[in-house]
Amino acid sequence: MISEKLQKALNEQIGAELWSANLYLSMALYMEKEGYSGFAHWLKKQWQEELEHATDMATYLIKREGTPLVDKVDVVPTGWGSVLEVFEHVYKHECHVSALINSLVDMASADKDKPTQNFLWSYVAEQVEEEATALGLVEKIKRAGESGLLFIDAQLAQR
Ligand code: OFO
Repeated sequence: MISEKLQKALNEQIGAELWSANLYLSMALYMEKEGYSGFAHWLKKQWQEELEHATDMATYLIKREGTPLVDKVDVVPTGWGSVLEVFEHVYKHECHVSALINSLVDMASADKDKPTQNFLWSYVAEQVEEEATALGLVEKIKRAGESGLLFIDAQLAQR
């Protein structure tokens, strides 16, 4: 059975994943309104992934005889100035989530809870990918002019 302390921390992370989902949905809707349907599509995939992370964590807690919670989620930002601003925010947010996951691993390790450490390693690895992907997009967007942005937009529609 998982400790109360880890259970509480994982429940907080479920809340953080749901907040991330809302953030990406908000960004997707903003991009859609700005006429970038490919960027919007990419962000909607992120939204779905974050919902999966939250539900996978909840399922894990149930397997460890814990009780997952769906708590109140704070309001997310709604306006950005440019495509670059949106994706710089994505990158910054992913770095923040990586720090949250890393501290969960430390907590599971201090608890000598091997199954939870093992469960969290896939998130650690995924964060490395997510940070790299977001940073790659930021770099591409920085080099793109308006026609370059439309090209990236068309590419991201294929995700
Ligand atoms: Fe939940 O995956 Fe990155 O944030």
